[in-house]
Amino acid sequence: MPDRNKQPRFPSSLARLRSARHGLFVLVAVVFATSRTTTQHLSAQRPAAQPTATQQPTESPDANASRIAWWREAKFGMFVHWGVYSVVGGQYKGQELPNSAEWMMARGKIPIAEYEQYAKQFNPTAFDADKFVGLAKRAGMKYLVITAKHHDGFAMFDSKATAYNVVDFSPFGRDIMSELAEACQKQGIKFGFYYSQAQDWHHPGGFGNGWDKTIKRVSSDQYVSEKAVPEVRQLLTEYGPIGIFWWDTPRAMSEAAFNSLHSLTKLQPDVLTNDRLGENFPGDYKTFERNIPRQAPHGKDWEVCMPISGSWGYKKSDTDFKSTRTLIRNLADIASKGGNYLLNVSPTGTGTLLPQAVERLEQIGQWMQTNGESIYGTTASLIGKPDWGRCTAKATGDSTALYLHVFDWPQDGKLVIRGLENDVQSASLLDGGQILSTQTVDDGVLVSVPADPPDADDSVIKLVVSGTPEVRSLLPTPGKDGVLELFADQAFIHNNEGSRDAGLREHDGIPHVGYWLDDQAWVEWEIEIREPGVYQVSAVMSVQESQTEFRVSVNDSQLSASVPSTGSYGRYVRRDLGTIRVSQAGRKSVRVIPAPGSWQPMNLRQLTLKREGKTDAD
Ligand code: FHN
Repeated sequence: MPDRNKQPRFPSSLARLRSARHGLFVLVAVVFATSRTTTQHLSAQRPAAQPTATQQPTESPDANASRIAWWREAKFGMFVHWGVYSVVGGQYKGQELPNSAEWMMARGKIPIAEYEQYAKQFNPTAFDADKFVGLAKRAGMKYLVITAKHHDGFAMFDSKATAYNVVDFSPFGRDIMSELAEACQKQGIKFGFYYSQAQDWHHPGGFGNGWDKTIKRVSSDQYVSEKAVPEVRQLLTEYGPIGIFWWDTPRAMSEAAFNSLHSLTKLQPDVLTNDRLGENFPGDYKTFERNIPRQAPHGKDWEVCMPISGSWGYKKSDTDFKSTRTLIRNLADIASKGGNYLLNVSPTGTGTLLPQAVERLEQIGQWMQTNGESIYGTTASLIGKPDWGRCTAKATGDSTALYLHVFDWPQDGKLVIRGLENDVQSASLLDGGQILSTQTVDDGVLVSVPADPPDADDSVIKLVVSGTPEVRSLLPTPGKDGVLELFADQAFIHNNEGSRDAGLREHDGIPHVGYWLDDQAWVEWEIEIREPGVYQVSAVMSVQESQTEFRVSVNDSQLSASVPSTGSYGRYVRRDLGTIRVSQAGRKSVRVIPAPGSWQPMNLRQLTLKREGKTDAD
């Protein structure tokens, strides 16, 4: 019998809790306490003691909605990683250090006294806050979040808590945060601070610096009370209205430290925070880093932060700039799932961006000028991930504008929105306004499009439909690329009635089939296969015990999978499971069935089928 206490379990009501800033931890505690009285075995599954927010009145959903309204409208922001490391662009003693440049002090195990010498050279004389913010604005970005202090501990503002700051310690002698705050206000861009609240490699109580043995360590509480708290207070009181306070790397903080930082956000009642102040801290929205989630978290606001190239901070050797096409499509992809895109740029030691970054931002701006309507203020649409691209939506009175972001322009002039059942009021190209004809077809709605796309990266069609979009649920089927992703919340879970427990749970707002203790429980999706062939099967899953065994079948064909532990139930990994031949087209049943005797509980987020022989270019 598997040990029930080892499987994390989250009451489904938790998923519905919005990220009310004040008092959410109180709510969480109540939810868990309630579930504990009815199901005693859950006691060990409560999250380990976490810093809790000070007990303040719970913010009403309306208040939260009005605070976050501008951010939901904005969709697109600039993230800036800038600091002492930019002076040498991630090179130490002429040598390339691995990873992102802002980590150079740690990667090179650079002693504090030596790293301070780079701070002494920090003199970005070409920096012009108005020009910098102007570029963000031209790119269509509505807010800007910059590293006020990163892990290296150097304050990019005139810190009153330490002389280790840009005004007192560097030849530059100007308060960069104050210049940017002013420029943002002037140009109507919301301004936000990134602040590394726990990790600080310069202060002897900060988390992270284990290499400089000359430091006489003090407690992390001392670091928080004499540096982080006064700096955060200063940032929230001396720089005008702050839209976002962006915490990072919550490590090794006491509850008192957490509370003292958390309570400071009251200084600006309208400020939004991300979810990285403490572990399990929800903030106003969730941050994903570098990668776009395949599926949006349920009932939560969220963003993806991502560097425009490889490194967050300026790195000389980093030429890995994402193409404008990728960046525009990322923006559309994220918006189509309801998220925001926080795109990072990396000023150099002189205070300007590399031409590659400037060029991309200008090009995105041009696209936004024509197509911004399909991004700003939009929400996720029910039309998930059609073959041709993505879809964002905007409700307007008794109709809804669906913005069809067409990445793959149909060669035959026919674009089909599968499953769409609403009456169409109008269809037009955002670029140029050409009116397009539409017709209802068996599969959904067909839009007739001209031979050439107006935009090679993302051409947007505005389709106005009556009422709220209704999308008939068609059986999921592999896309043009041969890939079919099956998610936990689309699965039917069998044999979980009564005392049996397998069900839909969430980690990080992403659903999985979890608490799958019973080897008699199994899951199923109904799908349609149009192209027979051999399909590679993989799963995004987590297993805590040494290994688990199960079968995956598509009707009569099946494979046996044996998957080793991923480390913990919270650690999700994509595992290749093998291949399955599907010899005939048609409706199929895909099943995941435990192997009795060799089964260990696993959490299953996603099963993917990919037809062999298909390439991404197909
Ligand atoms: O360690 C940092 C990293 O340098 C960078 O600031 C990113 C941005 O999201 N955050 C941390 C890692 O999660």
